[in-house]
Amino acid sequence: MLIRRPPDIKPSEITPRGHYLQRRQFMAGAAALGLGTAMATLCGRAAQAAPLQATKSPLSTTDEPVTPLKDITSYNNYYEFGTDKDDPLKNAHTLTIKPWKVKVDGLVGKPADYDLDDLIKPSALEERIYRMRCVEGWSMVIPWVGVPLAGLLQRLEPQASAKYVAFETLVRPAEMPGQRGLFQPLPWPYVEGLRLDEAMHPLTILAVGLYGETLPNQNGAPVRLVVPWKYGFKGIKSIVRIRLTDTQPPTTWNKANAHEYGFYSNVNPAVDHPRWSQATERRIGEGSGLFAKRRPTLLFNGYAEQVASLYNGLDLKANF
Ligand SMILES: Nc1nc2c(c(=O)[nH]1)N[C@H]1C(S)=C(S)[C@@H](COP(=O)(O)O)O[C@H]1N2
Ligand SMILES: [Mo]
Repeated sequence: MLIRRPPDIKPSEITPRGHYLQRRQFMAGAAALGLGTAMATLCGRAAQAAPLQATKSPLSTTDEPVTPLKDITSYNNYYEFGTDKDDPLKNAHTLTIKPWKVKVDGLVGKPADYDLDDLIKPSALEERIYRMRCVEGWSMVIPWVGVPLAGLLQRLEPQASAKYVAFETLVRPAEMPGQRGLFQPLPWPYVEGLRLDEAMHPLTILAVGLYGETLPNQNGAPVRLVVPWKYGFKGIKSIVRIRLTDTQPPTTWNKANAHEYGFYSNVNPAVDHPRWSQATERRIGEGSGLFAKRRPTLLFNGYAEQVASLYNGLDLKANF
């Protein structure tokens, strides 16, 4: 993965959480007046952004300020749209996300090509504020809207032999500039995987929104994975296939560089990336350059109490 300097962020550009709530009311008012598209564009969101109703989850982190919307939507990794942090914002808005099918296959009782609307019920949506940590050394706190993956998998009826869940991103070169041309930074489709017990853990969600609205395309619309105790690259975007398997599925960054990226990818300050330390991180939105303060990275990104038991007896240095 590339490491780049963050864009300079002026304090005046940082949106505190209070403004986020005001903004939601403002957007809701604008939507009621039929001004949705124009206002969404002015506010820096894709034209199709729509408000979502979600109950607040007690599994949210509570003590840390939420990262400004502007940063969450303009500092992205989504190589299908380019490798610079602002490429997804520039390029992803043209992706067609309706209709959206997700193929479910492998070791399940109910394989099918599902419409996304049939897989994720609006009444089940929760807001989950999670700390997120990228392997590159930066972090954010993001108010996701989504559903626990466990409930969805249960409805698909995993067979007794299923041990892993494999995920796949869309391949559509006509709409994804990173998938055409001479330099293609990764093999496509982008793929990821979890052990079934990790996928069923209550913290694991499929997200369809953030900041109370549908996901911006650059964040993985219409549906992406969020696993807060793992490095960000496990959070595969724009999912078109979910497959249950009895063997460990391949993952994109492991295929690209097995020496640097393993299957587990648990956030772990004690296991350095071969080219840099993972002991500290920079919180996006808290200042950059000379003023960047670094905070210690926590084991399992601070979710050890909830997830450490999944890895009892596993050597976390060998299984990085
Ligand atoms: N399909 C796809 N999913 C992806 C990526 C990608 O390049 N393609 N990048 C990953 C990486 S490295 C990170 S850090 C997160 C970033 O998610 P965000 O942009 O919503 O913060 O998305 C992950 N999911
Ligand atoms: Mo990342």
